[in-house]
Amino acid sequence: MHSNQWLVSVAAGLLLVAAFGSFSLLSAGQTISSAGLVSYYAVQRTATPIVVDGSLGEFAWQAAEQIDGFERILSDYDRVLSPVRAKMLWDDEHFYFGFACRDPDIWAIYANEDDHLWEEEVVEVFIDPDGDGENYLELEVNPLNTVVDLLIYHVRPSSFKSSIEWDIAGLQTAVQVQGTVNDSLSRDLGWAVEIAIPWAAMVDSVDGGKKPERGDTWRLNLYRIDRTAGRNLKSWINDLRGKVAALLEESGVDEMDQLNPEQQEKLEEIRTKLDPLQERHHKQTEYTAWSETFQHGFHHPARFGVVQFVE
Ligand SMILES: [Ca+2]
Ligand SMILES: [Ca+2]
Ligand SMILES: [Ca+2]
Repeated sequence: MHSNQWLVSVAAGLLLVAAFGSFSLLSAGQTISSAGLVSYYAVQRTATPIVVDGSLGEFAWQAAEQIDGFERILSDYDRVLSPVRAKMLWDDEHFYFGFACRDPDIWAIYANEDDHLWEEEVVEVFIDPDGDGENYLELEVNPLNTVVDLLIYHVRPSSFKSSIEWDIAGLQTAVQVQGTVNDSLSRDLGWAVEIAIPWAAMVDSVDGGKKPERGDTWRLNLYRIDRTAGRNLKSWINDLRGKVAALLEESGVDEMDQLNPEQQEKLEEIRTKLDPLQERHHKQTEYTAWSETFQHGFHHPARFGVVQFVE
């Protein structure tokens, strides 16, 4: 290589390092982090405000790069049967997320804020602005536009500390369904979710949390859960869990092993029905992630993707 050419290529490399900070962009859609290759996305700025109505029809959404490749996590790495596409945008006020989920059977039971939506069908956003793996926020939205939001303080082998009482102040979400929620006899096309998170909501997850500057990189991940065993199975599970809770309440004890022999027998009877249903519910599930976390599951911030805020 001619020395001038070499200088040009070194200069280009330095520019790349300068542009991407501590992350070097290896190929479209991936970058290297301390935890190996993770997903990468350049978040484009929208010049016109986004209307959070569940329709991703705005020009800015259409122009934004599309994420197609969610990978299966936690379960067998079979082909993804219910794919999801996602996009992100930003402006002075908000961080925007758009999801489009293909889904032949859309269902949901939980309809109250901060219900445990992860037991059903959801899309999820986990954001760790400073990328230290602690104090990150978790948001989930289901097809009924129910939300659960949490602040995760830390995840360690011996302790998982989070607050579900914590809420994203000023959060806007909307869902549009192509099909019918909770009608397993009619085949659905899918559901789309539009989310706007105000920058001020990040204040608890990073010291001096604020709007990013152009060129900043943040760590985050996107997930989707699709459960093909459907709503009826989850209703039976909820009923049986209700029976376990009632049994504990009647007996006035806190722990299962404090039950008397007769109560233990009743519990065993419920368990014999409940356990196989729960197993089926889990087995017939697609857990998918934008940045693959493998078998570690959702709370593996070292594997979160890298987003960079661009014009
Ligand atoms: Ca919209
Ligand atoms: Ca579904
Ligand atoms: Ca909450």
